[in-house]
Amino acid sequence: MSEGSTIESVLKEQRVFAPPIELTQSARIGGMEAYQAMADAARKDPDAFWGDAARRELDWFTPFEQVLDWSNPPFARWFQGGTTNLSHNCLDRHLHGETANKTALIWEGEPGDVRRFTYRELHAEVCKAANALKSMGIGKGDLVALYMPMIPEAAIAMLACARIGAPHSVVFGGFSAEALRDRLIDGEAKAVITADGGFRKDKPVSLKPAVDAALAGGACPSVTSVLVVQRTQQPVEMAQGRDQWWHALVDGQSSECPAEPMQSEDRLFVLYTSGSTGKPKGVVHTTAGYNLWAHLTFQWIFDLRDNDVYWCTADVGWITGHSYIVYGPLSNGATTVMYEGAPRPSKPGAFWEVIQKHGVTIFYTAPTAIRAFMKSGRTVPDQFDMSSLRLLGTVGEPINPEAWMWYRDVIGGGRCPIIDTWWQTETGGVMISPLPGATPTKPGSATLPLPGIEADVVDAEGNSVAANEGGYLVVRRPWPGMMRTVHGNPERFRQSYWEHIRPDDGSHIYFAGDGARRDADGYFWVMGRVDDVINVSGHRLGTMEIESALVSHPAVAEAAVVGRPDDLKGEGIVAFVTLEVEREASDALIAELRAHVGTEIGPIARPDEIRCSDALPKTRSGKIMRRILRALAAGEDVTGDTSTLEDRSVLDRLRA
Ligand code: 6R9
Repeated sequence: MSEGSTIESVLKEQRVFAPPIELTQSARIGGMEAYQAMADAARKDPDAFWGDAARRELDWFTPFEQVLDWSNPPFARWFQGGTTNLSHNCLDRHLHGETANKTALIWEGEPGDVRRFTYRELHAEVCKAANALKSMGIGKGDLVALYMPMIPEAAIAMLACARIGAPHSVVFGGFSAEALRDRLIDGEAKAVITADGGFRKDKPVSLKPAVDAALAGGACPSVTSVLVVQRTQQPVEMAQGRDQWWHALVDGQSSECPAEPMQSEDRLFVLYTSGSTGKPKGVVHTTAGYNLWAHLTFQWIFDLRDNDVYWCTADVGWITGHSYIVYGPLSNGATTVMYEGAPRPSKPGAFWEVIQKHGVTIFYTAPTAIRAFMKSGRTVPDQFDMSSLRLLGTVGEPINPEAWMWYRDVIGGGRCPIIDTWWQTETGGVMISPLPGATPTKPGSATLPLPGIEADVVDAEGNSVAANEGGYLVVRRPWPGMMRTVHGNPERFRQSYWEHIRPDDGSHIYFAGDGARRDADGYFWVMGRVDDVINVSGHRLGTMEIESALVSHPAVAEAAVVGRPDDLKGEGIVAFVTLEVEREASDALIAELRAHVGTEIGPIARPDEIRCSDALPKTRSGKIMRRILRALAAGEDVTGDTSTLEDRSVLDRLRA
């Protein structure tokens, strides 16, 4: 599948699947009229729509006075005057009725160990962890970094932080010590919660040594304590006065800890994500708006029922794990499954086994996983009973119609609606997605914006483009789950998201970095990033970050990184590098450079291919012409204007 053929097959796509009639009749939002009515109500009086939702769906310690303050765009303030707590909304409010003894979390470890927590039990564990954090001197406003495997303590720690008003910053466990250090410094983290290690592909993989390396030499002076969960029993070094074991500190704490009343706009968490320039941005989400958005979207897009068993395969290190493993499901009183493992040679059917074993009814995964399964055929999934499934979701990158159909037929037995959800770290929750009981689906389209979301496809001036024309995917109005700022850099927030598209009327339009088109039915077809961000297996990586990692190696003079279409991963990484004089390209050096990027950022950022040359194609003003590199990387002809190239012979040498 090349990019060209995906776009072609998407353009030719004509199939439409109506929601199952039984679902339309029983759904929370049944039929397109119901969807339209909600969307119309939200458009007519957004304050009433969001205000009613916030009062109805969340518990408040103090009611809010104002729904939205948009007097200083793009800095939104939602539900001002109110106080609430996300941990309370996810736990305490479910303890009064039957939900108290309902299973909140089913966790399965890679070796097959299972732990279950009812809402009451999870509440107790979270309170203990919250008290432990307090005993470490962590209080309201102190940032706590989490660098953890996929174990229940990750969710417990997140909820414990939210409970005491300490914003968390979860750093994906696959990131390197260097990447962790950058995030600890930028966020001025006061504590780190980690584990000895986690299991990956049937082997223990260590985490604590990376924390030690990140903190070495006083590199992060703000960090005063480290809490370590014992998971793999790997030997670890514990720094006296700094490091403590989770079991030693948490287990003995009281299982009562009142949830701290938080202002609606108090910082809830920071999550770093790659942008098109420079270092990753700390995306800031705040208490009430994020809570409402994770809650509402989860309820809407999965048409939640009381007896659902819901499973999202993401890692808690990404926004999908935040909103749709932990906060969205628990805020709704749902049963959420968390799995430490992944399909691997010893267990290619790992996912299907989890579905069968726990009776999963709603399954949410990424196109890259679906494409990998599709490649190895239906023999493995056909060995499992997956009749419990009723809805299938996808997120992270555009899904090609072939993979969509395979997911529907082979995994969903042809009966489960496919919920393709478009959103971003910045949006907090899903923005464009079918509603299972309402929206007819088309393979490859995320369909329509959720009620209250004014999404559009526009040109550079913010004018809507005609049906089927390509343009920028934007959102025209604020929504509760929107990011509030870039941590420590409000100007970067403005520049990154609000200044690319400047309508004449001076209104503020959020630009997401994606290109899209809308068909005659108003359906959105997301085409992927239009900036210098590559999406590798659903993980966002900035080309600049990988370039900086490469040039930090003594052999590299200059580097340019581009994406190229990849059958499985969506995009692969190709790096063009020029070497310092007296350095010779060799297989050994290329292997060393790949490893170097792994150390600087993490294994996911390692280039698939590194090409050494004596120069890069540049304009007269010295800008690298990435368009040319992208074509070369994809093995395509370099078309279009090359007259701005400073030195045309570079192109011939690169081709050769
Ligand atoms: C949730 C998440 C965001 C970027 C986004 C876009 C791509 C996500 C998609 C999709 C097409 C979908 N993306 N979902 N593209 N269809 N259903 O993935 O957040 O890691 O911040 O990535 O992912 O390019 O801009 P994040």
